Amino acid sequence: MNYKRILTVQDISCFGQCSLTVALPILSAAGHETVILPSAVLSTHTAGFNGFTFCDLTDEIPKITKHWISQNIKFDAIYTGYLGSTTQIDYVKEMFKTLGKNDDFLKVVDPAMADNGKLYTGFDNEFVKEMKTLAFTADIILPNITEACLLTDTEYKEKYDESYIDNLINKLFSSGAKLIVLTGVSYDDDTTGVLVAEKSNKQYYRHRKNPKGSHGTGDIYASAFVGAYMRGKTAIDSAKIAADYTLSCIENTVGDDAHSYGVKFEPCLPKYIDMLNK
Ligand code: PXL
Repeated sequence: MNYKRILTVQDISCFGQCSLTVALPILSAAGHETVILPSAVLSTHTAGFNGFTFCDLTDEIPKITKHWISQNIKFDAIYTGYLGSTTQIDYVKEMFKTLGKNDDFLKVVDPAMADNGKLYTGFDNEFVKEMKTLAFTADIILPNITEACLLTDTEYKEKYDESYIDNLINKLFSSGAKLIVLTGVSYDDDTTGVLVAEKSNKQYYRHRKNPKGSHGTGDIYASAFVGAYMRGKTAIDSAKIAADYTLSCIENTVGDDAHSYGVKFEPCLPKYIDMLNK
């Protein structure tokens, strides 16, 4: 089997089923050695909780990476999610230069900073500006539509058609994107999907849509995609597996109103592993 060493850089939201608390189990379930670098520690994620704590770990990052370099610890892939400051973005750019095992190591950026037309609490335009300088150096980016709009200075629209999405994709390409996995592309009320775009090739995978948005599913999706891609699946197959897995996590949570902060992704891990083994 393809046993890869993946570094994922994102926060630990102690409670809330997002970022590292989903990336680590999902990448491990995919069979990869998963190394974590926490960008911050929060008591909960920032969506829907009041008074959360936030311990910024920016200053730890260069110390940790310096030690890794001294020990010759390198990675087959680096996958970033929620980053806690603009300085952290600069540190990740440095990691992309110094921590790859080979020249062809994979750089994946989920520009986790916004959804539903709005930046997450704590982010501003300065962060967006800095994120552009990271996202366009990556081999793969996984923005949702809001994030793609922010990365390309495009007006966000809740309802759109294919030409709006084509324009977004073209703008991402002309800014330097190589492989784009655009999530949450929905042309009607009942379905949503993911668009996988490489320069010469665009494929759309459409699936059922759950009317209520769920928190943390972008992180689950990105982690499941990276896990599959690093197993040697193609981009479109990885996108489909990640979509089917994320949808099953959402459907596994529907009806439990007390569980609105995240989705019950753990019981669906066997299904994810089955899809990877096919
Ligand atoms: O799921 C993205 C995310 C990750 N980490 C933190 C967040 C969010 C979204 O709100 O608040 C801390």
